[in-house]
Amino acid sequence: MIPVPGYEDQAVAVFGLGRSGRTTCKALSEGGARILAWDDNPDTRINAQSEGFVLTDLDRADWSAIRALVLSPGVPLTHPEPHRLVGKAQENNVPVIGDIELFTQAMAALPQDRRPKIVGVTGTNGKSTTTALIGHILKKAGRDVRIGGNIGDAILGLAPPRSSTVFVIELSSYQLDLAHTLRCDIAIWLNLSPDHLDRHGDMAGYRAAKFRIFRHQTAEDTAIVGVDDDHSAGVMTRLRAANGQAVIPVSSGRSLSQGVYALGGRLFDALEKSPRPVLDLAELAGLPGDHNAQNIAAAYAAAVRLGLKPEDIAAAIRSFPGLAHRLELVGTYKGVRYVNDSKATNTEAAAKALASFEHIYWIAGGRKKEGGIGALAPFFPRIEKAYLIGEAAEEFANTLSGAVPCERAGTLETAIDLAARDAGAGERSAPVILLSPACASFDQFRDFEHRGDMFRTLVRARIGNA
Ligand code: UMA
Repeated sequence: MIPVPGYEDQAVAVFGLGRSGRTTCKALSEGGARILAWDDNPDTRINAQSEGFVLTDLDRADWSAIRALVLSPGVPLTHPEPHRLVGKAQENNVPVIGDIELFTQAMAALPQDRRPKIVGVTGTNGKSTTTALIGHILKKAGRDVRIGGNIGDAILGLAPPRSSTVFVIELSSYQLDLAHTLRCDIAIWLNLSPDHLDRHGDMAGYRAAKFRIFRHQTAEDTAIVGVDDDHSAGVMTRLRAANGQAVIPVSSGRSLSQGVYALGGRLFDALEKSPRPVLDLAELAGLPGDHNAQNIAAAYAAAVRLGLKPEDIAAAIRSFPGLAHRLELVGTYKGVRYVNDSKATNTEAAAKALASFEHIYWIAGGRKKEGGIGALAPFFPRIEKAYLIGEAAEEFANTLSGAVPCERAGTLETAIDLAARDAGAGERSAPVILLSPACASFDQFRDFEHRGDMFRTLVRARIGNA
C-alpha cells in the first residue's frame, strides 16, 4: 500500500468502489485523510459496508468542505455526459482526479533521492503485454520493479518504492484523463485505433486523452512511439516539435533509420548505430504472432533507456512466459498445442489469434458482440474445424457454413473433448487447439478470466502439466 500524504484531516470524496476505489480509500486513510466513499450500485455499497468501509451519500454531502473528488476510471468524466457528481464537484471548484494522480502526488512528496522511475504504457492494443514484458525484463536484471495501473493491482495497492524502484504502469485513456501532473521518465505510446469513443466523444477526444501521457515530460525524459498507424505517426511529428524529450520510434514491419523495429522475423536495434539484429522473434513461445512484435520493440527500447544491455534484454524476452488468457500456451500433448486466448472477447482480438497459427481447432462463442464474425473470413482457411459454445453458437455456425466444418459443442468441456479427439486423429503437423471466443463470456462464466481459468484447468486435467 502506498499511503497518500497531503490530505491529513481533510475530506476527500472517493466515488466508485470497485477495485481502484477501494484501494484508494485505504491509501488515503493511511495518509490521514477523512474519506467520503460512495457508489451508485446498492449491492456494491452493501458489500463495501460489510468490508468495513464507511459510506457517505455524496449527493447530500457538503461539497464546500471537500478537497478533491477521486473518480474511478470507469465513471463518465465528459461523455456521453459528465456524471452528476462530476458536475457537483465542478460547481464547487473541487478538483476531479484519479488514483494515478494521487500516486503522482505521493511520489512528488518523497525526497528527491528516493523518487522512483516511472515507465508509463498506453495505446489501444498491447498495453498489458508490453507492461508485463518490461516488468519481466527488469526483474530478470535484478531491478526492484512494481507493475500495476490498468493491469492487475490498482496503483496505490503496490508496495511503497525504494530509491531504485521502477514503476511500470499500464495507463488507460480513462486514467490519463484523471492524471493531471503525471510525468513519465519513459512514456510509451504503442498504437491508436477507434475504441472507447462513447467515453471520449470522438477519435480526437480519445487521442487527446492518450496524448496526456507525454504532457509533463522534459528534455530528461524519453518518449517511445509506435509508428505503424497514421494516428501514431502524427504523434511522432507532434512530439518532435514539442518538449525536447528523446523520441524513439518503434515499428513492426518497416525498417527505421533510427529506433527499434521488427522485420522478417527479427528484431533490429537502430538506436545508436546502424541497424543490427538482436533477437529472433520466431523462437518466442510466450509472445507469438506478428502483433506482439511492436510490443517487443517498445519494451526493448525502454529497457535500453533504463540502462540494460541488449544481450540481457534479449535473453529476458526469450524467457517471458506470456500473459494469462492472451495466447497463453497451456501445454503441448502428443504434438497438439493447447492455447488459451480467453481475453479475445471481440472479433478484432480473435483475428490476431487466428493470424498467429495454422491448422487450428477453434473453440469460439459465448455472448455475441455486434457485427458477428464475418470479418474473420480471411482466416477461415487456417481453421480445420470450429467447436461452438454458448449463445452465439447458432449465428457463428451460419457464418462458417460451407467454409469451415463445425460442431455445436454447447459447453467448453465438450468443446475441448471434441477438439482433442479431432486434433489427435488429424494428419496435420503442429495442430493447435485454440480457445479464442470472439465473444463475451457472461452467458456461461463470471468473466473472461473465469473462462480462461476453466480452460486451463480442464486442459491440465486432460494432459497433465505437459
Ligand atoms: N460506478 C458508479 N457509477 C458510474 C460508473 C461506475 O458508481 O456511473 C461504480 C460501479 O458501480 C463500480 C465502480 O464504479 O463499483 C467501478 O469502477 P471502475 O469501472 O472504474 O472499475 P475498477 O474496478 O475500479 O477497475 C478500474 C479499471 N476499470 C476501468 O477502467 C473500467 C480496471 O481496468 C483497472 O484494472 C482497475 O481500476 C485497477 O486500476 C480494467 C478495464 O477494463 C482492466 N479497463 C479498460 C480497458 O482496458 O479497456 C479501460
